[in-house]
Amino acid sequence: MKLTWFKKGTIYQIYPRSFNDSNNDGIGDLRGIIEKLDYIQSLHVDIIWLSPIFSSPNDDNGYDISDYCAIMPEFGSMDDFDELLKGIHDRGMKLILDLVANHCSDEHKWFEEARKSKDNPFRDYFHWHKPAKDGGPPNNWMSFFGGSAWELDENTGEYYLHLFTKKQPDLNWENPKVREEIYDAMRFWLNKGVDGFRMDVIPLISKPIGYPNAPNVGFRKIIEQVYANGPTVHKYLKEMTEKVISKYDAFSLAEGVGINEDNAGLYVNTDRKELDMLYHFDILECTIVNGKFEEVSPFDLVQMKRIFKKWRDAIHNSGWIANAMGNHDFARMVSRFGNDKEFHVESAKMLITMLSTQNGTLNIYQGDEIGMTNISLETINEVKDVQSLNFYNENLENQKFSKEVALEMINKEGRDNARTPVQWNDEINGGFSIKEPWLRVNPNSDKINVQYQDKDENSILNFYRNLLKIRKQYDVFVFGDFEEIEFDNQNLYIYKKSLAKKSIIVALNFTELNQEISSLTMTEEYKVLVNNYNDIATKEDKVILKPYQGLILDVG
Ligand code: TEU
Ligand code: CA
Repeated sequence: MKLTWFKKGTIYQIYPRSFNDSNNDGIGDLRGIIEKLDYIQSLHVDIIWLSPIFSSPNDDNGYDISDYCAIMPEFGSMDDFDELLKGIHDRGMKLILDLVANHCSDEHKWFEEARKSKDNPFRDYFHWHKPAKDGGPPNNWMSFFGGSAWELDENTGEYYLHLFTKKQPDLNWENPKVREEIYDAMRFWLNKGVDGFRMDVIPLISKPIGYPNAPNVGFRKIIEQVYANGPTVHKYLKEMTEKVISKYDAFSLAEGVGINEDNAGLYVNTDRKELDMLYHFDILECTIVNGKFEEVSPFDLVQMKRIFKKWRDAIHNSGWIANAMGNHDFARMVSRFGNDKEFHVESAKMLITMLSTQNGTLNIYQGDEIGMTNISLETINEVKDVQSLNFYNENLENQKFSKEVALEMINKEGRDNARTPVQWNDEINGGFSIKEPWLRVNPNSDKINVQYQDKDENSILNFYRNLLKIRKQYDVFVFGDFEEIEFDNQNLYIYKKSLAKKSIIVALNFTELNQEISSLTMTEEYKVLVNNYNDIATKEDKVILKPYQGLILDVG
């Protein structure tokens, strides 16, 4: 039987470039992670997900791979990797790597060959198409990072498809050789002992036949309807699992881009033997209407409850999901969903209280355990993320927004927010590196850092540690049946979870004001498991939650 240890586990995502720089060249590296393994273990996390560590020209920071079986020299050597893996396993944790299999780098030898001529043996590793009648791209598809998804290759006079940057050509999964190449790369790492993969944009690997034009329905819908969930995706995922993953004690976590609650089961229902779990975008994008840097909607708590509910209903133990409120692609969780100023500590703690009691595997992102916040970059020269830069440059041409507004939007939504170096202490560059880092450290590292929080028993860091430890002891956090209380309440999120004879009540205040909970009377039998304040106020026995207060009560 397939092991399910990952269900109760907590995944800790590391973005290696920004984690810790061991040799002071301004870039995080594998030895930097090795130095911090005891720290990571102290969080009580179970699985480490490493963003890509493979050779790459870094057009998209490693999500453009030029050699799937080599370590990026900036990050270290294969010996470093082996030592890292051993260090993780010695501490009872698991490691999953980031498999970027929808596309590779244009500097990968496959693409360098493919673009040489139309009859090159590697030509069919990619999607090529002759120009439209007017010489333009073959269809109206847009790249995730702006502009056409097709790039003309002057040498052979044909366009190639790139759903991301033009340095990330999409691989042609219809070609069995491509699939075998990817499977071989997976085996290479699994044979070394890695415990699985996070699968980058995996729903995109199969393209609709004939490359039809996309309808005019907004980018998110286009992803769902056109780019993702193509005709052969499930055939290939089954094949991948059968031929590779199932031969090891390993699991797969899909980046569920373009997946919705109706088709999610096709990817992760256990009996289908495809993928083990996915994280969807509905929470991560709940304030993003069609796409980044377009219309934004205000945060709406009831909508968020609805999203969690619809996913619970859709997946109810037939399959599995992971829950995340942040990663390397989104602005910081506390800045988006909490209050990173007056209630920084309270709201960071409340949010993790909520996330850790949702059904599913908990997925946290480096730095969130100390409540790292968004950064405000002062000039466009400080911006490093290719998605933000493409948006800025496109905007220079079409002048939709002024330069100032464009930079403001980048500071609000851009991916660099999540990628600033981890703040280890109050020293230069937050202790990340002595040399100027590749991306500026957040100036609040003099206040928000691991060193201070480690010593402070009331810190966000120690709250995470305690919560994650308790979560391991209470199956009801993860598997309990969920009962909503005051579902339509816009200020409070309250729910009861029950499993066998154990029940908990979770009560969370999403506002900056005191909130009375009319439906919750404190009794002496209730045991307080988690509280981000020192006490619980009551009025005539009714609980009054303080700003961003979050509680977990063991109610028997
Ligand atoms: O992300 C896929 C993806 O959908 C993102 O482009 C996301 O929509 C965007 O960042 C949110 O604004 C994955 C990786 O996580 C991302 O870092 C890569 O850039 C991308 O794939 C291409 O590999
Ligand atoms: Ca380094």
